[in-house]
Amino acid sequence: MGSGEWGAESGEWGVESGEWGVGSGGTLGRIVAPSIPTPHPSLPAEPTLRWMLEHMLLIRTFEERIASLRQSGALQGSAHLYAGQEAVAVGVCARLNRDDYVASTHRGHGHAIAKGVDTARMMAELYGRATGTNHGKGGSMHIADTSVGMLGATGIVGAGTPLALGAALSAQKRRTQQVAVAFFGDGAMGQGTVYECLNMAAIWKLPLIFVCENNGYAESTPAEYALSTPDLADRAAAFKMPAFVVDGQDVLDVYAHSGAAVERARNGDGPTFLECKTYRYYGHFLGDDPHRYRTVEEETYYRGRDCIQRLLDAGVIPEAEAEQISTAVEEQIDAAVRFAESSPLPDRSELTTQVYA
Ligand SMILES: Cc1ncc(C[n+]2csc(CCOP(=O)(O)OP(=O)(O)O)c2C)c(N)n1
Ligand SMILES: [Mg+2]
Repeated sequence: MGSGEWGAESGEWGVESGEWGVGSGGTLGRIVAPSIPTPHPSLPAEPTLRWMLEHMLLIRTFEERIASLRQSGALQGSAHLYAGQEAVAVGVCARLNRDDYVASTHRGHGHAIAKGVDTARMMAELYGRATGTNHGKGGSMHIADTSVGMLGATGIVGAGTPLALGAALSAQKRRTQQVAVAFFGDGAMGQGTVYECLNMAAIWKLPLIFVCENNGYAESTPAEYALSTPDLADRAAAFKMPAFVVDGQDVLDVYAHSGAAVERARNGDGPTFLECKTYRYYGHFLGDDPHRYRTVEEETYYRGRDCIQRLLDAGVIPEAEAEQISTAVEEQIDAAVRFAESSPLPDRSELTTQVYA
C-alpha cells in the first residue's frame, strides 16, 4: 500500500462514505461503540456505604498484615498485594449477589474478600494450613471458594477471563439471572484469550462484565510503553461493546458504573467493559522494589487519592461509626492470624488429594 493510502489526511477512511466493503454495513474508519448513558453517581444506601468502608479496610488491613508477617519471617511464600486498588473490587462486588461469579488474577486477595470469602480461611491458606480455603495447597495465588462465587485466582495472566466467560454462558443457558465478572490487569490486555472472550461475550450477549484494572504497570513495564492506547476502554469499541473509563480510586464512581453494567447484564443486554484507573501501593510482589521503575513522587500522588481516605472525607459515614468499623476490622484480622497460626498443617496423606479433579 502506497503512502497516504490509509487516508488519515485524505479522508479515505471514508467517514463520509459510510461504506465498508461488501455488505458489511460498517462505517469505514470510524468504529463506533454503542453508547449507553453515563450512570448518574447516585449515593448508595447507608448499609452499602458501611459495607464498602468495612471491606476496603478489611482488604487493606489483611494485606498490611501479610506484609509485616512476611517481613518478620512468620509467613512464607509469594504474595502480590492489592492494596491501593480496593475501590475496584469493592465497588464492583457491592453490586453482586452471593451466587454471582467473579474470576480473579494473581493479585486476588481483594476480589476474594470483596466477594465474601472468609478472611480467617484465607489467612490459613496463606499459612499453608489444612483449614485454608484450598486446604493449604493453593496459597495466595490460588484462593478459590465457589460457595460464594469466587471462581479462583490464577498465576496465568489473562486466564481468569475465559473462566468468567464460561460462568456467564452457563448462567445464560440456565436462565438464572446470575452475572459474572472478569477482573484482569492492563498487562492481560496483551493476551489473546481476553480478546476471544470479548468477542464471544459480545456475539452471545453474555451477562459478563469485563473489569480491567489499569494500575499503570505489568510487573515493571509501564502501561504507556506496552500499550498502544492510553485508554484501554477504547478497545471495546472493536467489539461494539459499551465501555467506560472509571476512576478506580473512587469507590462511588466504580459503584455507579458497575451498577449500570450489572443491570445491562441481568436484563440480557450483554457485556460491558469497565477500565478502572488505579494504582498498587506495593511492588509487583512482596520483595520487589518498585523504585527500580517508578518514582516516589508518583507514589505520593496516588496515595494522595487513596480510596479509603476519600470515602472517609466524603463525610457520608459518621466518624464514630467509621471508627467502630475500623476497630472491628482490626479485631477480625487479628483473629484470622490466630486461627491460621493455631491450625494444623495438612496431613502427609493429603498430599495428592484434591489436586486433580
Ligand atoms: C501468560 C503469562 N505471561 C506472563 C506472566 C508473568 N507475569 C506475571 S504477572 C505479570 C504482569 C501482569 O500485569 P497486569 O495484568 O497489569 O496485572 P498487575 O500485576 O498489574 O495487577 C506478568 C507478565 C504470567 N504469569 N502469565
Ligand atoms: Mg497492571
